[in-house]
Amino acid sequence: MQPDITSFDEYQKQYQYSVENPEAFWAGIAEKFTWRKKWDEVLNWNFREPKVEWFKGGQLNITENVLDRHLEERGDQPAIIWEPNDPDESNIVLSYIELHIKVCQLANVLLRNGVTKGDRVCIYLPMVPELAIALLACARIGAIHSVVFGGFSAQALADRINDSGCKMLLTADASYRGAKTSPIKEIADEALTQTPTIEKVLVLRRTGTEVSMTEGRDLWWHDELNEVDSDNEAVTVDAEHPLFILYTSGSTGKPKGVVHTTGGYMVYTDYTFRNVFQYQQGEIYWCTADIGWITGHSYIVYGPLLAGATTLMFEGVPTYPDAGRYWEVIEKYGVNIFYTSPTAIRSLEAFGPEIPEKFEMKSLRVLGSVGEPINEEAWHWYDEHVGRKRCPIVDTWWQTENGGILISPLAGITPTKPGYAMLPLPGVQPVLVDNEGKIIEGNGVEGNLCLKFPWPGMFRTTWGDHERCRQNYFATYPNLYFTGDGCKRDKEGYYRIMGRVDDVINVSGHRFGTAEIENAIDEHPNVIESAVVGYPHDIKGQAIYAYVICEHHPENETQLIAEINQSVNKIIGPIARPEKIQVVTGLPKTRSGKIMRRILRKIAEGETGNLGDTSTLLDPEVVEEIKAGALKLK
Ligand code: 6R9
Repeated sequence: MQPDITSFDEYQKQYQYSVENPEAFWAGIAEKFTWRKKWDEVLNWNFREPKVEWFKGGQLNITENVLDRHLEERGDQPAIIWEPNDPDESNIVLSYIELHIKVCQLANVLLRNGVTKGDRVCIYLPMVPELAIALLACARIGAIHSVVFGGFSAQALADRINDSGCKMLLTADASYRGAKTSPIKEIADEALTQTPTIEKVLVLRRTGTEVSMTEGRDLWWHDELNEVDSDNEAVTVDAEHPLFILYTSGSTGKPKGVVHTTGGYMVYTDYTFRNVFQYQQGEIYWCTADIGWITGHSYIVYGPLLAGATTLMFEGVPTYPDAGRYWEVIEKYGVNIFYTSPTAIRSLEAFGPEIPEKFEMKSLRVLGSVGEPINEEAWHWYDEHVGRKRCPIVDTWWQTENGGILISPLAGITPTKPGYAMLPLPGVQPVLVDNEGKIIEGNGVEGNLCLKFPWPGMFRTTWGDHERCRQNYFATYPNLYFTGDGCKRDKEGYYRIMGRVDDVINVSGHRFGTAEIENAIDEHPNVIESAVVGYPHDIKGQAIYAYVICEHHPENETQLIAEINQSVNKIIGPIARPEKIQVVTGLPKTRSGKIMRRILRKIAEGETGNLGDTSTLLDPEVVEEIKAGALKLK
């Protein structure tokens, strides 16, 4: 399946058309899919409630579009190529025919265990083919999948299972990541002590690690597969039937379950995949994300498979067994399109250009970046040492809530500029607003990035709490979806994302709310209050700096810091651990009791000279003490 847009001129025409006739534009694209019943209405929306419905009245099954639809034309073509953590272990290649069989079998296992349409299924698995199969098996029977990233703790897993009341959990004995093995069944078991809604647990054998199996609840994946056949008729769902829930952090304490529905998400991920990457039939496409994040959902599983592409899935990490692993995999399979994160690029850059230069990587045609702003230096390094200046870089900006890419160049079509996501895709209407919510017109301007019109892939609500969805995203600026990002539109009208303007910290492309981390830190018995800010980090983009007030001065500060880290590990997971923790006796607060994070951010950045106006502070003295303490930490 080819891209729709093949020239810049065509992009401009399509863009114009999509803004003037959004319904006709998206209906034209949606027609190319297999629908069991066509929609009655293309779009029904308002951003007040908010309410967004696409292709209402339409009925379909997304896996029929991912799998069945391709069988005749490309049944023998590889759908998924899986590269294991250990390069000496054999890889797995699944053709569309084989993937179809595996999805049908697992769908039958789910049905056999009492999962039906609308039930929630939690998936806590490493990056193995069964993970992709699990998503699709849920979708096949209309169950709603909720994938939890394997790096989250037992507590975080339990919270997510309970928030959406999952009935079944799919997990594995343990997982391999680089030189480490992580006992994920053990973590799951700990979570399962507090998840009353889980009836069955399906356990995949990956490492052979011994695990405890609870009679009547835990089932081995391979045993269950022996009990089913591979015939499975996909169930029919409405276009607006929820496809999945994915938890993400916002400015408030608790992660939110972002809900995506079926029809619009299908149309949007397929369209954006084909056009942004300019995917050509037969090419090998590799996205290095984990399926535990939205990038993996949309651009390892759904987008590429809807488009009939060959998608590569990698179990390991970029530096195992050495820092040449990515380049080796690119050569091994002749990867044509490579999509990764700025953090991965920066971490590999640290090993020097000699490493990628040992590999020719002649197959590469397009490079992509996602998850965080890419600094110019990393952009140039990627361009020179990986793409050898032959490959356009698509810097794709979007969010979990968006479902798919919103602002990005189209590879080889849109001009590119380091650090710029460039232009909105057809159907996407970004606006910049000032702090009062007034739309800033013209070019050469900067503001808060909002979207003023819906696109098919956008989320519909947050699970179980629509009011929270309204409050978080649609209440800051009336009738606009607020992204939480700051953005510049340069003189030529190109967009550059400047990073978050809210209380969200983006560490290595992973989102954390300051309140979420503070809650975890405050669990320590000696901590009374804490404040967390992000500060620039050479590799991670941003890192976490925590200021903590103790009830009584710790005798051993090193031990206290280790315990606070433990607490964060336990409640969220090691990925959210602060890089720096400073014990303070007070925090800079306004007279109304609000923490002045602006000041804390400056101190964390090492910019103690110019703290701006501190006159509204309740206790200006405390700033001097924090400054002195921060210097000692360096
Ligand atoms: C897809 C994904 C979303 C936040 C987003 C923004 C940042 C993502 C970016 C980018 C600059 C890019 N972000 N892509 N910033 N340039 N190309 O990452 O979703 O995990 O929800 O994060 O990530 O700040 O608001 P998610």
